[in-house]
Amino acid sequence: MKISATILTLLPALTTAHCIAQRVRVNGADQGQLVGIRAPTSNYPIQNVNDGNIACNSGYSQPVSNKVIDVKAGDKVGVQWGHVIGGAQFAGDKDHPIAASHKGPTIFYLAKVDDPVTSTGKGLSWFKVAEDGLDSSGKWGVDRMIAAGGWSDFTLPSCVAPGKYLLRAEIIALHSATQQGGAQFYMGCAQINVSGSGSKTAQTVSFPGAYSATDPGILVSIYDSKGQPVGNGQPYKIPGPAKLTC
Ligand SMILES: [Cu+2]
Repeated sequence: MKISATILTLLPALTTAHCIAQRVRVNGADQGQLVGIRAPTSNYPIQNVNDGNIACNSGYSQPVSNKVIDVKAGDKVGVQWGHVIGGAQFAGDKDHPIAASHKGPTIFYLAKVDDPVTSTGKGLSWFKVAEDGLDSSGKWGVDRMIAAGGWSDFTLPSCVAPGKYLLRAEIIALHSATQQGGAQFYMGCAQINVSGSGSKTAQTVSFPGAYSATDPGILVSIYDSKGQPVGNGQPYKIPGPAKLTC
């Protein structure tokens, strides 16, 4: 079927809600736009949990930064999300850092690599280091990210073993997740070098492989009986393995 020209001109309006991970900060120190993090030029989500690019996304803005960011175990690490590369698409962009409709969790994983700059993220063993889902007031990790100007921060567990890692930052937007394939996965990978004296590791998963399309945190209605996106009276179960605890 051919899509009419009229519909095509409407499509940009539909795409305006998406987002891209594009900056890293360590203990509040912003490392700079696209420094030490590879960002796709497209802000479209992945919606197939078995997509071969669900580890670290694809279609990167070139050249990919060759910076590896030094982080100490125990540091506060953050990734900033924005509507497009550069942040807002235009002044007063209401869909920056992401449309408020896009409720869901914010999650971080780590995977050991030989070279964070050249690793594609494929075939790695990932463990979860942080997650922020739905709280008792009906606010989501994404709400807190929006309130923080697009920044999502977490404390890198003090027991993480030193070494080179990819840090996978993820948002799962659940506004259309009542339908299988409706959840929207946004992700970006930062290139980090962890120092410290930890040695702990946690259950690892692969991407793709970590998620199933019918996981209770992926195929889910987030709406209450009044249609408000505050959860449906059940605790929200963040997908993936248990996070690392020290
Ligand atoms: Cu979107």
